[in-house]
Amino acid sequence: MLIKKLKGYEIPSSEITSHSQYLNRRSFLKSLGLVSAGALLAACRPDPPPGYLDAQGQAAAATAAPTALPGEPTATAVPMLMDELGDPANTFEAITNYNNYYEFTTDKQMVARVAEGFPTSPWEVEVGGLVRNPGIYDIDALRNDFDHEERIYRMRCVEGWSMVIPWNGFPLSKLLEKVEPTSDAKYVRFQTVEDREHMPGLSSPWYEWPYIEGLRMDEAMNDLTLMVTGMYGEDLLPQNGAPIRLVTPWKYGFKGVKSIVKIDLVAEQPTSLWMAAAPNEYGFYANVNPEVSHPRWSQATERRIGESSRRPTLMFNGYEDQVAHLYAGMDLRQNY
Ligand SMILES: Nc1nc2c(c(=O)[nH]1)N[C@H]1C(S)=C(S)[C@@H](COP(=O)(O)O)O[C@H]1N2
Ligand SMILES: [Mo]
Repeated sequence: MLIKKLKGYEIPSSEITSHSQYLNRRSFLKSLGLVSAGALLAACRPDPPPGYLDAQGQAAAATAAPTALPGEPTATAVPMLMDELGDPANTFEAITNYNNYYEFTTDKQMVARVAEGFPTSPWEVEVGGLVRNPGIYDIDALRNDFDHEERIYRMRCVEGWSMVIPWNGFPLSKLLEKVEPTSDAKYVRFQTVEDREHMPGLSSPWYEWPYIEGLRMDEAMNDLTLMVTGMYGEDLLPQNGAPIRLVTPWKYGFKGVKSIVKIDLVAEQPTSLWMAAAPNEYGFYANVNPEVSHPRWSQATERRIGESSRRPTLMFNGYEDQVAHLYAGMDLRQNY
């Protein structure tokens, strides 16, 4: 039997659904008893990751477990959620309790608590700059007017740890197509909210707030580049960047700017918060590269959260086929 193995970020076109359809399907599966409430809410499960059943998982089960009779429960009927390399997704618990979000606190295990109750509604994202159709997008419009997909991506933090995360989002390219960048637009600049009332970390004098990040236009238009509003099929929690954040899985995690309020198309390369803080340590590109060390540590290996030993870090975090062409002819040591 020929089984086309989908890459983690690929979804069969028949499975592309709106966010609400996706959630409806989940409650439908739940009502059939195919998934326990506990399996859907991974927080209830210990490691290893839960037998989280999603649209993809169900399709995989249908093809991967031909020996099971209809309705017969088997161990393989509820496959683990995993990336295209076969590594399991981290638990909801891990993804929501080990975070970097310096506007709240630099203590990864405390972000969830400090960010609890952070108001993310109402929320608007202003999209402008060098575009023909500038606009202010309400978060509900972003959630409902763009078809959401599930993408199971690896996330590699520049500090040397990593996770596998099932995000829900839509390609940034879909939003950029709507605002119609002019030919002068060469980069996209993203800005995090600056909420002094709820973000105690903003009083830190070490950083130039607000948190800024940027992408070159072709990076922004790449299919891997996602605007994320959910995780494990639920709306994002504040610690993960609610209500909307960027995810670029071939770059170090810090490129994934959280709680975005402003997106501008610009002519010049933006200076990110990290470039401003330590230009010799953090460049604009920040592509995952095991051969280019951070000035203070090697990037050759990483610790997958939930594992005890280190594993090799992959070039472009394992997404070389999708993005290497973007950097053809560029010196990746100079453009770190
Ligand atoms: N606004 C903002 N965005 C941010 C950060 C931050 O401190 N502030 N930290 C970055 C870093 S270093 C990483 S590794 C990821 C972590 O995302 P996660 O907590 O959802 O896993 O968010 C990135 N986005
Ligand atoms: Mo990071």
